[in-house]
Amino acid sequence: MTRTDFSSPDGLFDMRLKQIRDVHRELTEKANAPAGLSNGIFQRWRDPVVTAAHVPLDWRYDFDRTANPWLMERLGINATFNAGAMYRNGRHVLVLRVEGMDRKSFFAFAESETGVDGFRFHETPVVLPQTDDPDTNVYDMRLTEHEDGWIYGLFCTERKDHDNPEDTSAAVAQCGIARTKDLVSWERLPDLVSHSGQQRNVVLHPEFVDGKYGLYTRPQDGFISVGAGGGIGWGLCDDMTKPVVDEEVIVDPKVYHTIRELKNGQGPTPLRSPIGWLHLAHGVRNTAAGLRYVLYMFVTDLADPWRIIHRPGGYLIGPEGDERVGDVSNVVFSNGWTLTPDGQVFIYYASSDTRMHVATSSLGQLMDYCVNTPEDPLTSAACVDQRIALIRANSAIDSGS
Ligand code: M1P
Repeated sequence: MTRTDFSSPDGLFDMRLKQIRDVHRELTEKANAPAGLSNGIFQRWRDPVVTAAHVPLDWRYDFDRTANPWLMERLGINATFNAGAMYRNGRHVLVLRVEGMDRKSFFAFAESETGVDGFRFHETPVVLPQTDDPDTNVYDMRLTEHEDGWIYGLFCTERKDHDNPEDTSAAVAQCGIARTKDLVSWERLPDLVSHSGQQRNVVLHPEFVDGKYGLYTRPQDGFISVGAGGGIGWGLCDDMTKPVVDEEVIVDPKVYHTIRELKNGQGPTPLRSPIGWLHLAHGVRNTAAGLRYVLYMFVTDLADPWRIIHRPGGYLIGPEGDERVGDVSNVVFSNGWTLTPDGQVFIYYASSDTRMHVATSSLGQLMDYCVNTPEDPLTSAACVDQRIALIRANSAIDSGS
């Protein structure tokens, strides 16, 4: 054998080809099922809906038997997570953050009829046009079908912090913006200009507010830390082709000893409901084992979508079981949900920056949850009072159990 002899044993290529195809088919055709008992608010589903292993084989393998006699994976995928979502033409559409083994993320669409299984990728990843200052990395797209007729994708664009050339981890996060009518060809718009040092988790409100575009923001001083201020902000912008937010007000601040003590961020585009705009967000606290990300909800006024009118206490979804472990453990994160015409809500969430899951609910259930779940009373003593009030109320009821 010479050093340049890359040949493989006879029959290996065909054997591997069959194995790889069989395993992929079995995975992508596997029917999902509800996992355990619902808590009455939502139903978790047993299997992740999209993982790295779901990514099409021809995105990863070179199927040329001469060039790749061992049938190696040439461009591996590390993770599929943090997907934006929309309901379109009777299908649940995800725009996934797909991360290659080289750590770079890109966007890819996958669609399903059921919303809980059978997600199929579009033929190729999204080709995102660049601005004059090319992105190093892009991730976490939120899709908003705006009443102006465009589908906007707002995402994080990350570049090296050139003010810190010695620090190879120093980066700057800003809000990148692109728009499309067909999910295929994208028009890149300038990055959002705001008076904050950095931005992540920026989301476009789907309706005009006082004739302007409304944006939920998340101003931050540093790349990881939000710094002294922090919280979910709100600002208005006249024109998405020259996107500037002059004034940002914090509408949902971080708060000591809550699930959003360290930082928080708007999740998907809010859903219009009879009681107000339903919001899903992530809250982050620090622990001895690192940051813990959970999902929580709040409701804002229909006319003044920055004004919070219902704030159920605690988290809606926290990492459970296998969800707790991955590239960034103890994280659940959502930037996409879908609402079907008959009022079903599919909450797409990623676990530990690794894979995508779904939890199903309905507009009615989520409205009830938001209106009737008590607020966080902020102290242990007040929490005990709250729980005793529930126990006493229950003791007066004959539940028939
Ligand atoms: O690793 C957890 C999440 O961290 C960031 O979110 P945030 O800016 O709110 O802390 C993002 O990088 C997100 O993609 C990631 O899931």
